[in-house]
Amino acid sequence: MQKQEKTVALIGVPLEEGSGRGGCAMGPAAYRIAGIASALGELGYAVEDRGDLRPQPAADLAPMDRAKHLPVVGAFTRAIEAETYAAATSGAVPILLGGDHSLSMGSVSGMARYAATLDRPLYVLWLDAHSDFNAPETSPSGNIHGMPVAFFCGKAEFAPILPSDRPLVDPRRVYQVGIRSVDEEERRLIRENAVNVFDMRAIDEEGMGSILKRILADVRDAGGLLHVSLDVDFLDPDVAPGVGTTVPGGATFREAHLIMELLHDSGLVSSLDLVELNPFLDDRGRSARIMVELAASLFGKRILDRPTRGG
Ligand code: HAR
Ligand code: MN
Ligand code: MN
Ligand code: MN
Repeated sequence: MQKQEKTVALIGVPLEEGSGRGGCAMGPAAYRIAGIASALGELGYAVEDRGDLRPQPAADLAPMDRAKHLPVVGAFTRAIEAETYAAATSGAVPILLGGDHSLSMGSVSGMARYAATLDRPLYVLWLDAHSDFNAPETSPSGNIHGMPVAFFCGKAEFAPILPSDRPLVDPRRVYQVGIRSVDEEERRLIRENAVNVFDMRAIDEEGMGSILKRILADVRDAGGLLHVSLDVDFLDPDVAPGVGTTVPGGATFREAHLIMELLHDSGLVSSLDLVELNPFLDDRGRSARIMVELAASLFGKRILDRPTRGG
């Protein structure tokens, strides 16, 4: 099977400046302590830990009031973009160990560049309580972790962070699941840009399994690559308390596992972000362990073998 040959590349991103509070920079260490490398190694992958990125703040990016810590976040975006692209090009599946969600500005941009070299479209599955589609002008907080989706779709501009000819993601290829906190202006932006949003009501009415199968069918039909971005606050705070922006009414442990198992079976996932873990707020490592367990499910851990079915 393919499993034995496949490499996963762990990329640590100790970034918290996008989140407006301290703690997320400890995320990569927490994932390593929770055993992410051995969990994936036991599934038969070659695990390449590329260590933590630690770029200097970018001197050419002027600070902005409405986008806090832009020189830090922008420097990380550049380093993450390059490292994600390099890992994917080497044949590995990049796994970003966050770090706050602003890191997806780099990881998704890197995967968009990689997908363009293959002449395949990049799709993004955004598992989050939040849409993260603010621009500096619409953000109520100025925290860049509320802006990454708008950034990689080319709808939030800062001073030039990446080259102007970088591949963007078509917002119609972004699928957001678990959404339950959207700002007023942001609501208009996601509608105008035709982002596919499955909020908690959609999940309750249609079921997580059927929603995921529809999304995966779209990606498969288009011959796409699928980048998965998993924010800890996608999960219900009772399941995963180790995050700065808890929102009640989130995904259950079982819904999250189902998604990961369906993603694995699809064979479509090219790359993964694990973001927003704040070990300072966690309950004895519980959230870190759950995120590792979900990653293991995405990479093939299962309870029982199932007969393979087409489609
Ligand atoms: N929408 C709010 C803002 O832009 C809160 C964003 C919080 N984002 C995250 N990531 N925690 O999903 O400020
Ligand atoms: Mn987020
Ligand atoms: Mn969130
Ligand atoms: Mn599992």
